[in-house]
Formats: sequence, C-alpha cells, structure tokens
Amino acid sequence: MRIVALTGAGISAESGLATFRASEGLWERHRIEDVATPEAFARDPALVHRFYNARRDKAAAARPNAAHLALARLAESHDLTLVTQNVDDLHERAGSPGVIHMHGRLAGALCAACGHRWPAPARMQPQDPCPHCAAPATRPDIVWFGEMPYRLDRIWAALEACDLFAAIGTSGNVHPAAGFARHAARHGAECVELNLEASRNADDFDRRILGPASRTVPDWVA
Ligand code: BV8
Repeated sequence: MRIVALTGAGISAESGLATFRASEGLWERHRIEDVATPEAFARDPALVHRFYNARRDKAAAARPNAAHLALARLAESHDLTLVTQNVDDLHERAGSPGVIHMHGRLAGALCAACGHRWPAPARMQPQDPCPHCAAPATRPDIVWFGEMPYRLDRIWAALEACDLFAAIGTSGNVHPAAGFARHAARHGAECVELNLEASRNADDFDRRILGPASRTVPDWVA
C-alpha cells in the first residue's frame, strides 16, 4: 500500500503552534498573506525577519505530539511519502524520514543573491551577509505566496502512484496543495481527510475522520 500524507498547520496545533486560521491570518496587525510574500520582504525585511524569528523561537520550544509520532511509526511499516506545508521541524523530531517541506523550513536560510542555502541561525537580521557570496541578501528559506513550492515534480509523481492520500490538519485554502486530493483521486487513489472540521476542498475526499489529530492520527495509523 503506497500512501501519501499531506500535513498542514493543524497537525502542529496541539504542539502549541498557531494555525493560520486560528489567528485569523493575523500577526502584529499584519495579514499573514501580506507578510509571507517577496514584496513584503523587499518592502520591510526587518518586519519579515521578526515574523520568522518569532515563529522559529516558538517551533524550537514546541514538541512533536502523538500525531507526528504516529506518522513516524507508519513510515516503519508502509511506503509513506510525507509532504508537509508546515515550516516547523516537528515531523523530523518525531523521527519521520525524508520529509518533503513543500513550503520550506524555518531551519533554513537562503541567499536571495546567489541561491546558497545553509542552516538558519536562531535569529536572522536584515543585512546578514551570505556565508557564500557575502551579499547582505539573506532570507528565510520559506516559500512565500506567489513563489514556486519545492519538490512539486516529486510530489505529483507520488500522488499519481499512491493507493491512499491522506490530508491531515489542513484547511484546503492554499494551492497547489489544495489540489493534491483531486490529483491523487484522478489516478485511482482513495482520499481521506483528518481534521477538526470539513476542509474547503472536502468534496475531493472519499472519507473524513473528525477530531483532534493527536487522537485521530494514532487511531488511523493503528
Ligand atoms: C504558487 C510558508 C504558482 C509561509 C505558505 C487563487 C486561487 C488559487 C490559488 C491562488 C489564488 N490566488 C493566489 C493563489 C496562489 C497562492 C494561494 O493558494 N493563495 C491562497 C491564499 C488563495 N499559492 C501560492 O502562492 C503558492 N505558489 O501558487 O505558485 C504555482 C501554482 C501551481 C503550481 C506551481 C506553482 C505558494 C503558497 C505557499 C505560501 N506559503 N507557508 C509561512 O508558513 O509563513 S502557506 C501557509 O499557509 C502554510 O504553509 C499553509 O500551507 C497555509 C495555511 O494552510 P493550512 O496548513 O491548511 O493551515 P490553516 O490554518 O489554513 O488550517 C489549519 C487546519 O487545521 C484547519 O482546517 C483546522 O480545522 C485544522 N486543525 C486545527 N487544529 C487541529 C486541526 N486538525 C486536526 N487537529 C487539530 N488539533
């Protein structure tokens, strides 16, 4: 049985990390869509670094919950491709191998000038020089709105080959991730969503398991 699991902010909610919807998409009075964009970074890099420094702090203080641990166990007995929209490292810290971070990682830094990547320091500031080209153009290695998500070829191929697609803790608002269930179904997969409530793309799923991920995911994996 080949499984693709897509996780969203909801799987980390019980680890204390805010989802986008719960905060009504607001941060320091800014809509997240207005902070998580290349234009926002060009306009006010200090604000955007402050946003990601705060989230890096919170992610470092958080711990994987039973849902993250259950998915790590699932990978031990199944052909599982784990794709996450989340930028925290809770899947890795739960023991999941080969996590695909389609929207990047808080733990990564990227040079906007030369494309060099390196482990992000706990706090990033504007003008931090790139360790490779020394340009003061370092940014979080995060996929912002309007930017191309990472590893899409790998993800489309996994969706086309899987028998089961599970979306866990995602509202189905953000594309192209919101189209993954339909793509998997078109290639014969069964689709299930695990969420507190029906997602925006609920009609794309054959089944829905409602409840907090820390309970529903271990039950589903068992
Ligand atoms: C792209 C990094 C071109 C930043 C993120 C109009 C129509 C369609 C698309 C668009 C459009 N206008 C613009 C677009 C494109 C845009 C988009 O989709 N915009 C939306 C807002 C309409 N997308 C892009 O720009 C993407 N790039 O399109 O490039 C392209 C197109 C096709 C193919 C190739 C290229 C790039 C998007 C990436 C943006 N970056 N993250 C950061 O994190 O700071 S997205 C960010 O928001 C997150 O990563 C996450 O993906 C998203 C929030 O979604 P969720 O994870 O679902 O979180 P949310 O809070 O919404 O929901 C939480 C869910 O959990 C809820 O359902 C809740 O019920 C549930 N829950 C809560 N607690 C629990 C729980 N479930 C279980 N247990 C619990 N305890």
